[in-house]
Amino acid sequence: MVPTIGGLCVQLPRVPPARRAEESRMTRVIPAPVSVEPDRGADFELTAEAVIRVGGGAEEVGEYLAGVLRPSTGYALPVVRGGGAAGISLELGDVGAELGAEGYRLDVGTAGVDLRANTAAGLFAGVQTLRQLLPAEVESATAQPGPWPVEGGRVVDYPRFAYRGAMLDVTRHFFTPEQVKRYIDQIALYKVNHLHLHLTDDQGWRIEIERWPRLTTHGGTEVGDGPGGSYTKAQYRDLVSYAASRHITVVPEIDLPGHTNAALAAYPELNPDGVAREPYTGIEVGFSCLDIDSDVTYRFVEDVLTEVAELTPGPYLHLGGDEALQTPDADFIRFFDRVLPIAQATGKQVVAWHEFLKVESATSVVGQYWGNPAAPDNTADALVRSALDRVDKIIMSPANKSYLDMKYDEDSPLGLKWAGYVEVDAAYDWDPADFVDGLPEAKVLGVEAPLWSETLENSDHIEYMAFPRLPAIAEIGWSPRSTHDWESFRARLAEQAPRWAHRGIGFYRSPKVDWP
Ligand code: TNX
Repeated sequence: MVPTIGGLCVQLPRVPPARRAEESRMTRVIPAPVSVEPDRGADFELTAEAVIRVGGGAEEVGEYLAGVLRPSTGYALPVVRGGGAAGISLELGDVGAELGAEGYRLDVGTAGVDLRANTAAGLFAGVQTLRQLLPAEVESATAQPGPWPVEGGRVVDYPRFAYRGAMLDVTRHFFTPEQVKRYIDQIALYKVNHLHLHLTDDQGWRIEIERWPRLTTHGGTEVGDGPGGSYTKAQYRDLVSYAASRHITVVPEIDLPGHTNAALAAYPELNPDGVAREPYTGIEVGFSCLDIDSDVTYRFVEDVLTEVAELTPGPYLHLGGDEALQTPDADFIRFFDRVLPIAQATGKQVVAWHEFLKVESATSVVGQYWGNPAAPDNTADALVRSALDRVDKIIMSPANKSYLDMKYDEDSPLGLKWAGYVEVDAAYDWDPADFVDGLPEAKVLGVEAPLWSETLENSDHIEYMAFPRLPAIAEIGWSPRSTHDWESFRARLAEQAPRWAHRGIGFYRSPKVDWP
């Protein structure tokens, strides 16, 4: 219809077929892709007749995608081999070595969506991008009216770092398998590919060990007077396979030799004086330690690490090593000189917090940096530098940036503040490759966002602390440095909010972001 003003006919400028690139959801994806070419002339619309076409090896991702899209669209979306109907096609191969093991190429044209990758992990990453190209209502668990346009163009994408992790502390407060799965689904949205489970600490032992059953029957308390709990081996295996179905590798942590009060309470023979400790339900750290001089300790460690390694298809076994404040350095080193060969005999690669790097016999290990450079007593940077020729790689979890349990500001009802307040702009404002002087990018395996649970009791608490900071850390781990831009990120974050709302994620409405 031609508009009229005061009875005169006005000719409006012709609307170009492709709207401005900035209007495309393709430029708003979190984490920011390597390359994006929006083409709004090529929007596709997902309709009731659409199918999900899968080539060999793509079936599982295809079923996952169907599971994402069916509840909100209400469409049947059958997953089919071959066939000509319009829809979304997932294919392995044909994308070039530069996309690596997790990259993908996503083409959206009027005839359909074509997603290709070298691996199923790459397809899975591409699916996370695809859901962000659809309207936010796609994240709803109930049928929505639609329509379901997928914005047109091409995305070519692959991660900057191999390791993008989230850590969940299931010890200070116990989280059920259902709660952990909920978090797995949330971190998968942002292409996080490792879930580090902090399974043992002073307050609770969370994983069944057949040769030491009292760990879970007597060591399953938690902070405060909550019931605590633990995972049977069957439950744990199920968690690991659920994570694997989201292309997430579980990294189990058995924290040694400190943070062990739950074990010391369950077994008197692990204590130097042979007397069981009282269960602990407070939030102090650094008071417990295994008996460094007793052979029983090493038998215990061997049994535990062997059983945990058997439950672990992934490559890593995390030995903790943090805050052993009761253990003199010489004892700490003597302990790990004995434990390291035991751990390495399981065939897993050892990961440990940065304190562990003082053990000079440790080679080919992965260190996890949790330093806070703002602290006057920060020794982490020097420790990392001193161990660089021995360690394989470093995972970066700076406390003043990536700790999701730090309060956002002085009004935060949850969280701790020993590393300062961490607003979402601070969580976003750092680079793993220049954070520790002398630690080159080639030595950085990736990033991890730990979520310690001293103050967190349920999924609402987890989500309030993780959103919006988890997507910030995920982008730092995935996206090229060249895309890093706070103004862009804060605008893109705002657009995630309706998606979180549809998923029932109650996030922190940071004043740094103009939420809708
Ligand atoms: C330090 S970070 C710890 C944890 C606490 C956390 C609280 C690290 C390796 N150890 O035991 O839960 O601070 O923020």
